[in-house]
Amino acid sequence: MNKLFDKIKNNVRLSLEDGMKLYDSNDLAALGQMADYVREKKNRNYTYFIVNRHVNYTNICVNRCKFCAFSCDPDDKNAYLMPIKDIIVKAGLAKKEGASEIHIVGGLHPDVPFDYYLEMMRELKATVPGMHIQAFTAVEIAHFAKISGLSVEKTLAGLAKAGLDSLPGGGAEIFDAQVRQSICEKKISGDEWLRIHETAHKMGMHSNATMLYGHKETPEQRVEHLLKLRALQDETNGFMAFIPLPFHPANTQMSETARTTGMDDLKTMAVSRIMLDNFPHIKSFWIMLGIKLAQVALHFGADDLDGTVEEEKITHSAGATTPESLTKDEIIALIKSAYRTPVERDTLYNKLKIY
Ligand code: V47
Ligand code: SF4
Repeated sequence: MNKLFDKIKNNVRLSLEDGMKLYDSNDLAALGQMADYVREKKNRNYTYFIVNRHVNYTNICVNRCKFCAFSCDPDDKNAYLMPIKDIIVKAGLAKKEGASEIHIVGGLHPDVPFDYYLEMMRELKATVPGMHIQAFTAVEIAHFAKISGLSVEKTLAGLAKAGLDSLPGGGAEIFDAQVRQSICEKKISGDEWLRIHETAHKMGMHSNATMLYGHKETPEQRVEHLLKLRALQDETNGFMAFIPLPFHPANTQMSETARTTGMDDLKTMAVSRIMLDNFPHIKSFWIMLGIKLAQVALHFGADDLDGTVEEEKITHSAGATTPESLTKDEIIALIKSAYRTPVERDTLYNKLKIY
């Protein structure tokens, strides 16, 4: 571990083997120290958060990934598709509450035309003009390209013209083809996911990246996932943040899977911070990690607690016991009691207010 820390201090990049050594180590305190060193160098004492609102516009999805408790078929009694006017109402409320971002993701609906999504963007921009729209994972973008018959580039360009500002990091899951096939066989491949983000970055659009862990993947496949993201970031520099997402098995087709442990969650946070040396930010998504562990993760490489969220369906369908929202004051208190300086940011990490 000392040798690896020397490498980090001397700005020598860690390899796949190095990443696996980090995962193999049970010296959690040493891992935390290394990740905290990287975090401190990049982000000083700042811990970021955003006032935002999540909107999951439909739970109907043709993919039906095995790990997803949120999605359903069109004839399911819980199936819904939000009319655009309801999304506008939610965005208006969010604005009143001081939100700077609306985060919109949903399932792959079999019948809704591309125009619905364009209209959603246009209406949002017209009614809440200052609000940053972070919407549609690469998986949704690929679906829109398919239903519209447009290239990925033209699909993104159409959405950007209508008002889309940036892409969230969902849908990455695990890039390894075999694991991907076994947990989400209908989903676009890892390479396609990367290509869509590459296209967005080259058009000047920023995005985030995620990794779903704690299902069937090995530590090696996790590190490989991180290295693929690192390689793309070298090329485009378009990623803002990485968010490790611990798998929540309840109500999924993989409900027999054991939940991730606190040790694994903190290790994964630290290894992510250390390996992704070209990512400016690592998010500790409190909705999925739980509030207390998300706070501790601020000492394992994370510099961002994400946001107020307001309404979250994906993790809560899969048994999350966290609340669906935190107030700004609660987030500030969490950050301060972790001995960090809370910074309210916008989506692009411009500092709006330092507390
Ligand atoms: O793509 C689905 C994951 C993602 C489960 O970009 C699950 O800032 C755990 O990507 N257990 C959507 N995870 C959420 C997401 C996200 C969240 C917060 C911030 C950002 C960002 C992105 O949730 C999906 C999938 O990978 N997911 N089901 C589950 N049972
Ligand atoms: Fe659909 Fe996304 Fe759920 Fe997969 S994870 S079933 S693509 S909503």
